[in-house]
Amino acid sequence: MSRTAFITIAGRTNAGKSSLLNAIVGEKIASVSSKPQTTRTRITGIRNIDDVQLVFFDTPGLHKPVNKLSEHMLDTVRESVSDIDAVIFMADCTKKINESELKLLKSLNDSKMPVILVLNKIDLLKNMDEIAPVIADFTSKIKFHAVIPVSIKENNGIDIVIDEIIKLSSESVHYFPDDMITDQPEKVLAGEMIREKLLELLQDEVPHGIAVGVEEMKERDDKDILDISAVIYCEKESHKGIIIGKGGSMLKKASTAARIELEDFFQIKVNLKCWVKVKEDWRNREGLIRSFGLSDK
Ligand SMILES: Nc1nc2c(ncn2[C@@H]2O[C@H](COP(=O)(O)OP(=O)(O)OP(=O)(O)O)[C@@H](O)[C@H]2O)c(=O)[nH]1
Ligand SMILES: [Mg+2]
Repeated sequence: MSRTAFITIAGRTNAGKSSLLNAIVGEKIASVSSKPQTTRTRITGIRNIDDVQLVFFDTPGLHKPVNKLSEHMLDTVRESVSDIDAVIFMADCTKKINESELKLLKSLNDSKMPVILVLNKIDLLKNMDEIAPVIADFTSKIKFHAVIPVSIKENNGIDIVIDEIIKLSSESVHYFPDDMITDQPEKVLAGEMIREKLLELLQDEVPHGIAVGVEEMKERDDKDILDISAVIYCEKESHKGIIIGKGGSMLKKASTAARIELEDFFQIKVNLKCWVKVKEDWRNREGLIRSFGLSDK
């Protein structure tokens, strides 16, 4: 009989949740950046090990809501921690527990669901002795099913996380085909790769106000080339200028980096064309949030 486990990865923004999902799945399906609030929706990642299918949900990071988009992102986290087998609560071991982490931990404790504390970024500790007080702090708040210090960057401890999750699987049919690694449509994956490059290259509020819509994605009939055209939406005319850059330099830098990653992912030569458009204050406009696929309400 086959086995399945559904696991949500939740925790503060920038802790390394999407990095963990990518490491487990073995492909880059979720955008990762050094900026907070990189992940905006729930992203499913699937890993099959022998007869066990592990289904992971990566979620937006916990933060103080600043606009309607933030509120949708935090709703996604709340909705993703019910009807599952376990939660991986991911924390950054170099940071003190904050209010939003504490709030989620308490609600998880009330739900009686197994919570695995994954303390990431141990590579940043000068001495491994520094981990003991961090563990003590977390375990004084709620009872965890397991506590696992890891470094996703150095591929340290990920196998222990997987072993722990396998133990929580139960007999069931597999819900996804065995060769499927994510439920994200190809257009969404491509758009996210473009947004990730802009997140890394731009500063302050500009990258956070960006949404990317892939309008066309088509392989040519006569050549092995994938044509992709994408629209980069931003919130202000001044942001548009920054995204394009002097003589188009910024847009060129971002689209070249995105193209290289797209070619690597889809294993085909890519011809990428990007346009920049302004949608004033879209992160506070429900209709636009929905049209960008960032809310289904
Ligand atoms: N030093 C170090 N950095 C890490 C490690 N894991 C992830 N990072 C970095 O931490 C940053 C945030 O990683 P993400 O995976 O985007 O974090 P996240 O929790 O998904 O963030 P949000 O989507 O914003 O909630 C990136 O710059 C990663 O490269 C680690 O083990 N060690
Ligand atoms: Mg993320």
